[in-house]
Amino acid sequence: MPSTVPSGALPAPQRLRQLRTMVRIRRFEEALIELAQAHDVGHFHVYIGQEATGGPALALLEDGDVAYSTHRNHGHLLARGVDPNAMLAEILGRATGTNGGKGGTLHLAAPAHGFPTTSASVGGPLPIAVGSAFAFRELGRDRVSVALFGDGALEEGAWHEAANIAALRQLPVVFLCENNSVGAVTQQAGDYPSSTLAVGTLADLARPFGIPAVVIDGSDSGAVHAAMSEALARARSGGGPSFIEARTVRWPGNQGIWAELVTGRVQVHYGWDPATIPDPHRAWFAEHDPVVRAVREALASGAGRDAIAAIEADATREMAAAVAFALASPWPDADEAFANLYADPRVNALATGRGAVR
Ligand SMILES: Cc1ncc(C[n+]2csc(CCOP(=O)(O)OP(=O)(O)O)c2C)c(N)n1
Ligand SMILES: [Mg+2]
Repeated sequence: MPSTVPSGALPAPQRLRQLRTMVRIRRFEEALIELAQAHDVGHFHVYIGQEATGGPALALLEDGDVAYSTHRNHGHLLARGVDPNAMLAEILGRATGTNGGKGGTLHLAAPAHGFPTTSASVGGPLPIAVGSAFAFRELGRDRVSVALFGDGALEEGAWHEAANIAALRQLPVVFLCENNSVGAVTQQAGDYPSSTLAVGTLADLARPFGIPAVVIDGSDSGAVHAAMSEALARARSGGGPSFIEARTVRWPGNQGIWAELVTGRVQVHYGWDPATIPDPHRAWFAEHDPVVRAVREALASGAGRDAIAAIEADATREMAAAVAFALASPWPDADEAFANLYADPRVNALATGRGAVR
């Protein structure tokens, strides 16, 4: 059994910084779900319920470190300071988006913030993250590459290849597995942690490669902070890769294919006044919601209710402004469709004789 990391005691200013990131992520996605009720946004995935993993973990990265995200990337990018206006515009396909409207929610990338590329191909980013770590090693740079992925990615062959090379070469990469299958609809008590993986503990998959692995509660920002700090220190000191399995409980609005705001918006006062939590989702908010938990932990560290309420008000305002910005943004020019392509389909069409693309 891999070791577990206890929750660290963090001072109030740090707890408030973590909470601010987590509340901003939550408000962003709540606003997105509401927006999708009135506009045709298409399909997207939300990070609700996992904010205490990506927020505190990615806050520890430094300039020049890179991270590779997934179809569930919104929280990751916000945690590293990407502009929510440009993110929401990208999700709506607008010219002002992070990728000029071409990537959409599944491929939000922000190279200046350490996200060189994002892929919704489950498991696909794992070898790419290892490749970046290899480049850092070869170029003599003291940088770390982080592979962010869900439990499902461990079902892919790409994981085994990536883990092998990372271990063989002792590369500076952190494998951060976000196991959100705890409590999934398809899961019965005593079942596997993922719907189709035949292993009891996902972190055990790192053991044959000799990669140090820990299992943590992904809703515990202190534990995330401690585990990620250790993994980053190992990578930066030449100690090679690490594996973290962060377990979270699925948000009730994420049980189907389309996210639904069944719980309503979270309120920070649920943290000090649990009697105000609406009945149907009382258990989730009180026992599993990482934002409400972070509020309680911030209070326990000495932070005041006013400071916490101000974080919520700011985030609510900020994300309402992002919605307005995205909706007012123009669509990309038609000519842009052929810009920044690896292969120009017009040339390709001529070469293959399949007819011209107008
Ligand atoms: C290679 C590949 N196969 C299948 C899919 C379809 N797909 C999209 S999300 C998803 C589930 C992924 O599960 P997990 O990695 O645990 O991420 P989660 O959605 O639970 O955060 C699948 C199978 C895909 N995007 N890529
Ligand atoms: Mg999953």
